[in-house]
Amino acid sequence: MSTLEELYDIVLNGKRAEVEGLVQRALDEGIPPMRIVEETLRPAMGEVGELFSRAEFYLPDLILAANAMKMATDYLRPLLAEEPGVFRQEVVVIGTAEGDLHDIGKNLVIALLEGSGYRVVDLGIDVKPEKFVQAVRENDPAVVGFSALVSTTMVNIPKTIKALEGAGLRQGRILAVGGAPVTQRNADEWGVEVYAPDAGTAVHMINEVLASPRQATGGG
Ligand code: B1M
Repeated sequence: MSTLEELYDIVLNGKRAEVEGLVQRALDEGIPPMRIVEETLRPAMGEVGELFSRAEFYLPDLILAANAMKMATDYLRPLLAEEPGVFRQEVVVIGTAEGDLHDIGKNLVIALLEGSGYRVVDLGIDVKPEKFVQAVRENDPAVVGFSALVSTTMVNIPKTIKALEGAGLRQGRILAVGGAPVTQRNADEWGVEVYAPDAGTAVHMINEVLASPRQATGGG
């Protein structure tokens, strides 16, 4: 069994004690941190989700696997953020939609944004529209990012966008969304400039949109 296959099994089965050793072994073998995330850790969590949906895993299994996953990504985060990105003026305000407690994917997006030189204001999980409005008012970000993992609460993203519009804080900013249930179609419906299926693409697209001549964005 390869190191990545072992790591997959360990995360799937929530065996925290072995996580850091295996992640370090994968790094020692020269496997890039982002490959460890996208080719091993994320698919392992995908299988956890499927097992949970089929009632072959229960909530405690989900929590154990999530803790193992978090341990692995926390270990990798400094490496992901380490790329000496060009220093940027731009601020990104980001949070998980109201009602949603998932943050592992969002934290990976943040690590890569920081690695690219952005200053990130992380609003955390279960972020109410008013909290986004306040943070945008205080930090004047170029980009506002939303993460959503639960289909029933992702409706709080357009609700938040409306709140930003209502406060006159939407125009001139790039909005970005992602998370397992979110699609390009959602992004189009919500009038969001950047939809990305993974953290690497998110940062790449944000870089590109900011580098292109400013387009008129949004409503109010
Ligand atoms: Co939950 N959960 N969970 N869970 N959980 C899902 C999302 C689910 C799909 C599992 C399933 O049933 N198949 C399902 C949602 C079903 C649905 O809505 N259709 C679900 C459920 C039902 C629940 C609970 C309701 C369970 C319960 O209590 N009965 C509950 C909900 C709580 C709530 O939010 N209100 C719950 C709780 C939990 C835990 C707390 C145990 C834990 C989260 C721990 C944490 O985040 N701190 C958890 C976990 C771990 C999962 C799964 C298994 C894995 C999520 C994950 O971390 N993936 C998940 C199944 C799945 O996703 N397939 C599931 C790895 C991570 C790296 O990927 O988050 O997709 P991801 O992020 C990616 C991209 O999406 C993208 O980049 C990241 C890196 O490449 N991305 C962005 C993310 N945000 C972005 C933002 C961007 C751009 C890209 O721009 C700004």
